[in-house]
Amino acid sequence: MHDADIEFTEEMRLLQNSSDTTRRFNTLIRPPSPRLLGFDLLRVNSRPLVIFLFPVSTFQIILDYNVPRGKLNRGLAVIETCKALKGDELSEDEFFLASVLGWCLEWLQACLLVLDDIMDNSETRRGRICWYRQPKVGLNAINHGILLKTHTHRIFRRYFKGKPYYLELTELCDEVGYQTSLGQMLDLVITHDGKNDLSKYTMHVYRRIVIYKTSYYSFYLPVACALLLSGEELEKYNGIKEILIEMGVYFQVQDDYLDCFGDPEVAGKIGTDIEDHKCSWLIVQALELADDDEKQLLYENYGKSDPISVKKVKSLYQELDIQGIFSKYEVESYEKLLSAIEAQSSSAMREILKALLEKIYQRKK
Ligand code: DMA
Ligand code: MG
Ligand code: MG
Ligand code: MG
Repeated sequence: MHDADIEFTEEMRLLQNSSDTTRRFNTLIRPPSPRLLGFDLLRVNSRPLVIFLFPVSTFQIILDYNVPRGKLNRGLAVIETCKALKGDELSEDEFFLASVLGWCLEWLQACLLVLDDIMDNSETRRGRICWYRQPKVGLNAINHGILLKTHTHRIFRRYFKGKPYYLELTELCDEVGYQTSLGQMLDLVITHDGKNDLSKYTMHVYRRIVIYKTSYYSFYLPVACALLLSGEELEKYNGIKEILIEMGVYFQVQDDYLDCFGDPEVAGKIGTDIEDHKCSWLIVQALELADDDEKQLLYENYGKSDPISVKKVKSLYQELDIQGIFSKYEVESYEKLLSAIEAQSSSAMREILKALLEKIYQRKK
């Protein structure tokens, strides 16, 4: 079952998580191996040893730096959803396949974060300097991001080819990958527009960005993957998609809040949304509440990287009690989501949606 070319990375073992599923997810299977890449290069090119040793060791470093130390929300959601659908513990084989799929989503996440940090000019990620800021990496990180993503296709072929759900699973992942990239593009295009005219930052625009850049891949994708893996038809579960999308919006609102008011030590990243002139939930709220003078202050200081301008924006957020508005939003979103979940007919889906919601409610990282 556990192929010789699938290894654990040491960092995966070291992840400190207490839940049994997390422990098993971390240790039963580690990201399917870069050695695969080496063997394939060897086979395809029939070139000498040195050809495949180089990418192997480099790829291992890329993996070790970028895949671990996250919350594993997406990977674990695949396993938890499979479990809930089965209504019982998974067999060793089922757990293994769910882990392979779960790790693929973690690799996809690693790809998205590596590229996102370049686009956002970020400094830290998961408590470390961003990968592209490593002196020997720089914009090579773009290709590393692509490698992380394209390798998941290889893993899919290796473990799922021939399964009845193979085609639908690959199409689903391709489509969601596409939606996420569209969302990232929208994020940047709107940022560009907003620099000329802050009033473009409305709640309607905000929702469009975050549904595409965050909701589909963070919430819909893991559950939909698990449904396919469990032999279910996605059409039967149309009702849950909307809930997962809304959960994703709530998750991104939290992310935006933590960008400004979170503890970088806990979140593992230093916020850049004000400096980057992002269409963040906080600026949308502030624009709705600000009077003309306050709007003027935002026009003059939003999107500037000097600390005094950033401080002025943060102080205005505080004066407008954006923190209080966020706290209310959290409770209201939680209650709305919960009642939508309770209305679901499938008890497995109620269970998994509730577990996903509880995991993110009032999160600090
Ligand atoms: C995250 O948006 C979206 C993707 C697809 C990674 P973001 O830039 O706010 O995320 P973060 O705060 O983690 O950089
Ligand atoms: Mg970012
Ligand atoms: Mg971003
Ligand atoms: Mg953010």
